[in-house]
Amino acid sequence: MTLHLERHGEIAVVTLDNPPVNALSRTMRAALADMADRLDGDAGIRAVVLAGAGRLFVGGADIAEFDGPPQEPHLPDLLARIEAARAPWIAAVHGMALGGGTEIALACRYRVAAPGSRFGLPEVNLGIIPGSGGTQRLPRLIGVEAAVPVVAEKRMLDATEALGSGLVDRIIDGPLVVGAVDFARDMLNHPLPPLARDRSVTDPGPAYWQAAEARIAKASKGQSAPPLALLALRHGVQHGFEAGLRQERETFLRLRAGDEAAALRYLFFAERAAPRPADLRGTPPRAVARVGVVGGGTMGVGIAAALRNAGLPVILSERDQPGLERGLTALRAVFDAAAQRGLISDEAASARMAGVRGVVGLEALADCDLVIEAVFEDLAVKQAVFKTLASLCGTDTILATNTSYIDPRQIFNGLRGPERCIGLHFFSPAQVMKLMEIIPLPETAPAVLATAFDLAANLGKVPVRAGICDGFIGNRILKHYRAEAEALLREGVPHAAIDAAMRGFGYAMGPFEMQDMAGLDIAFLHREAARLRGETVPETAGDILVRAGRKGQKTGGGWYDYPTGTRAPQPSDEVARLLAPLLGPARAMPAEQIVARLIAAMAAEGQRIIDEGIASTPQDVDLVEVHGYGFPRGKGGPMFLAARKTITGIPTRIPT
Ligand code: T1G
Repeated sequence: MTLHLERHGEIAVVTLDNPPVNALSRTMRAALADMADRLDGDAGIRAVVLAGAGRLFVGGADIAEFDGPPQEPHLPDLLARIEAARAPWIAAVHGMALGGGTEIALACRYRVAAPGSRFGLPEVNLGIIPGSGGTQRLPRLIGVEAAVPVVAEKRMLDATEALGSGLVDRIIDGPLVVGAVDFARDMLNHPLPPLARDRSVTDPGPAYWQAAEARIAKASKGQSAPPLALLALRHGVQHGFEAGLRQERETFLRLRAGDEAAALRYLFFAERAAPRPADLRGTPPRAVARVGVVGGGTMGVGIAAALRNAGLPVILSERDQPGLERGLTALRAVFDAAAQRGLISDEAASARMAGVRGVVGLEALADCDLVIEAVFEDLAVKQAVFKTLASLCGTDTILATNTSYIDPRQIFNGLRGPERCIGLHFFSPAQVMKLMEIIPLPETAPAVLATAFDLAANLGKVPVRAGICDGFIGNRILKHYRAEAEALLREGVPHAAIDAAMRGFGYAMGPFEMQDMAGLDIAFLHREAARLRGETVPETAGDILVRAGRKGQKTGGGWYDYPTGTRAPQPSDEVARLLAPLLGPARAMPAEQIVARLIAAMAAEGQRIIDEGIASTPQDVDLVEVHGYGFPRGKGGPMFLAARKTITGIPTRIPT
């Protein structure tokens, strides 16, 4: 970590050099404060250019510091110091200026930027709001209506937009620092513009604030920071810069110390560690240019879409022409839907489809670098597919199964080149869900495992390595989550109360509503298969419902009734009648107790999974739950909550 100083005549160039993102750590802040004093005392200096070394200007405050108390020099004080400097400071931005990076640029007298650079205040992703003047200086530079989307809605501004809005004074084509020094020299011949803090700001009026509040409340989906960022910005518009700065700082410090921000910081670092397991760091992944997908059903189509979205050409194989046509039609529908939602252009949708070659049979996959199987979840069917593939493909073709619960050792049993076999468990819809469970066999080569992690990163997925057991990590925990929900049911707690409690906790839907959406028959068939194998599997409420034809939304009723055409769950008298003999008398249970019971069950199974070596860390278990099973991000995950003991009722020591 260093701060470089160069003199270009009467212009000083100060370069932040704190890899990997020039985070404004305590030492960087102290060095900048000292530099400001030093340059103020140097009469030969008439302007200061502030630049960043490496690939970007500044990635923000040092998030790692947030788990401890704020340390001096505090960033707001440093920014006020820069504003008050005798010689004006000019921010020279390249790559990205995020959070404190944008805020330090706002505190400068001028801002110049390289083409392609981007500005943002993404603090709300971390459960906080900008804490160093971003909510106050930005609207005074670019106006309230341009600033609110940046401050409270994660909107980024590219260099052109920043220039147009008044955030940037000049775009520098060519060497940035040279151009910034030239700009500084020009600037010295003109009167200085007022500092952002000294500029007036127009209140857009009550209708604007009302619409912004409604929009942001809806988009924030229960996360507390976005509405508070808007409030801080508005307070400063209506009560002045200093009052706004006080509200911003108070809100920032309160959120920073809270559980939600701690959870989001925890996930921020866990998500960045996930693609780079320590034991694979020295193992180069193989190049993957040609990918085959076997199976044009829901999973195969989703996987093919995910590959195309990442720019990889795909050969989609089905066993017959009708199946292939269905698959290609479904895949085209995925891209067309993305275009209709404005996520991609029509041209991009066509280009993605053009990168798919549909074939009948497996012969065309012979030269693939990787083949991902996504056929019917049946061992014999999968074994037959891989037996053929092993006869067609060389042993350097990686063979991957998308199985969600079958033991991959059985699927690949007896194949030549077991070292190139692996499980890649995608989650439906595979082009949307970020989680990828990576399940190596004992024989899987490290390079093949490294390739799987590299593929996940290229697909924008969150990879988690899972050991082999029934359900790997996520489905195994889901089984215990559901079992605990059923236990509560048997204790007389109505399933509607359990669902309501989990929705109140932050899930999009509770465990019973989720079963209705996914279908009760899947778990029922697993239980029946286990019973056929001679295992003792007690009768469950789900069995009773499925046997009565109540498989969920797809049959118009499961745990709830779904009147024709609606997907809104309605209480069902038939369910009450069917389950009365099984369930005890109804009893009330406080929602927080319901939540604690279910989270404790997940955390207990998560701890067993870690103890057995199926998952490597608590972070991995939480990434699975957040990115594969809808665990609310702002809560961090079951292991996070168990460690922090923020939910009453979770045993202090999770039983192993
Ligand atoms: N603080 C500490 N470490 C950071 C960091 C940060 N702000 N940003 C990135 N890292 C680490 C990251 O953990 C990883 O570490 C490495 O850098 C590369 O990250 C005062 C309060 C900048 C777009 O929210 O969005 O300013 O795993 O893999 O894909 O009001 O990092 O290598 O050990 O993501 O090239 C606001 C967060 C902070 C931006 C680069 N800023 N960072 O992406 O690399 S709060 C942010 C990012 C704040 C002010 C408030 C991205 C990136 P390791 P990476 P990348």
